[in-house]
Amino acid sequence: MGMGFLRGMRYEAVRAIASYYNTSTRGGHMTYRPLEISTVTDYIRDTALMGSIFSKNETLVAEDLADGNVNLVFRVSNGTTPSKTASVIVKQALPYARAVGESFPMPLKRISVEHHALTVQAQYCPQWVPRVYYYDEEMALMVMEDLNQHVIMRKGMMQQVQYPQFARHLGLFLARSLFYTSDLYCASEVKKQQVSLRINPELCRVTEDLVFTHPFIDHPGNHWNPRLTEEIHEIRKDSHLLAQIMDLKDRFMTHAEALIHGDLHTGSIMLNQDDTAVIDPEFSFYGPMAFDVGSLLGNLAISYVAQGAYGLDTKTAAEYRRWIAESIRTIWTVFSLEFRSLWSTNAQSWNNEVYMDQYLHRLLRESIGFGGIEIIRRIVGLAHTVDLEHITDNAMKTYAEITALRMGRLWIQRSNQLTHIDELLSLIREVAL
Ligand code: SR1
Ligand code: MG
Repeated sequence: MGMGFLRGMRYEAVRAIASYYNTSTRGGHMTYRPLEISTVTDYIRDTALMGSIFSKNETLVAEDLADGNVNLVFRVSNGTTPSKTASVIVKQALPYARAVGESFPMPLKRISVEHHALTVQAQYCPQWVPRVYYYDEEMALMVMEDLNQHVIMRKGMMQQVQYPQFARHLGLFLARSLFYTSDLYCASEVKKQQVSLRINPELCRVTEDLVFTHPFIDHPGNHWNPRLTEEIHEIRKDSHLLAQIMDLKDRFMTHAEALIHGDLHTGSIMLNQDDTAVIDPEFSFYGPMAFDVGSLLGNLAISYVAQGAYGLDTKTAAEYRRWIAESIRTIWTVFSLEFRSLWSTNAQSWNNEVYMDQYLHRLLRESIGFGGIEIIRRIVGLAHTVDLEHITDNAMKTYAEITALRMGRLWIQRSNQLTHIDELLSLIREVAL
């Protein structure tokens, strides 16, 4: 994704960093090793999965599926389609971000962060997270359910596929995963202990830099379509806007509200017409609930804008945009109804309707602010999104990106005034004609 220019740090340096985090050595011997397509089947063969998922002596085959920014991903199965009857996904962390290279070190222990988050989410929302079959901390890997009947949502949206269950599922997933890990539900001491155990400083720092800081200053990791330069300079000159962004960054860094996913974009959702799975919570930590809601809404808005530049006929584009807008409304409506219901049933010591209303309004405002920042960073910062990047017509791409930048800026600016999700939908329609 245009991040190769950061490649080049010596591998020894990366190993030293991994070793510093104390996740790649045991008794002085290196046990961690990155798997390859030629070694992953042997790895699986040595696990108890032979005899549970797979039969003891069957032949295994591997495919390389990695296409995200960060990790190695393989599918291991007992044959190729149509003879395949069993398969798993092997997800392994590298000591750096895969799509950037060794110049972008990332700790191996992010797999343990992800494993923990999936375990907690499975407690409250088992139907919307992938099952973990096997976890190897030393190898920094998990073997997981193969969601081969699902697609990555961002890709499905680029084909204008509508997912009728998605918005309701995500509204419920957000409400339950966030409510049950917040102070509204948890015992005070337990929550504080969890906050301290689940700190994720290295990946939080990635978000602080890539989302909240670098896009708004000169930084070598940024890159953008040169035709956007004027618009970006306008954003960077707007002190009031920057102050709002800093306020939200402070919120991200200091508000340990609930165990959040931490990177809930449309590439972190796999789904089909009936089922939805939220994957990849390696950025998870106790942070502001609205960061998850806002990341999701911001990425839906990016797709909304991009639909106008795919060369679709007017009716198809308008119909798909209507579906995206309706999904945004449903996510928020289901989220807030479910959150209120959980609050009323489970939060006796917070029993106050006025405070509940205030709390939900604050979450809406913060979500829209975080969503606006997410939109801008995906155009200006290090990590872009394929929904905009794959637009081939230069003029259309520029138009879509300028529209998205304006959308992001307006979301941030208006976030403090909005009181109802319908006002956000009007804003989206006003900006993206
Ligand atoms: C090097 S990590 C870049 C981005 O990919 C992840 O999915 C996060 O969104 C992060 O900001
Ligand atoms: Mg990810």
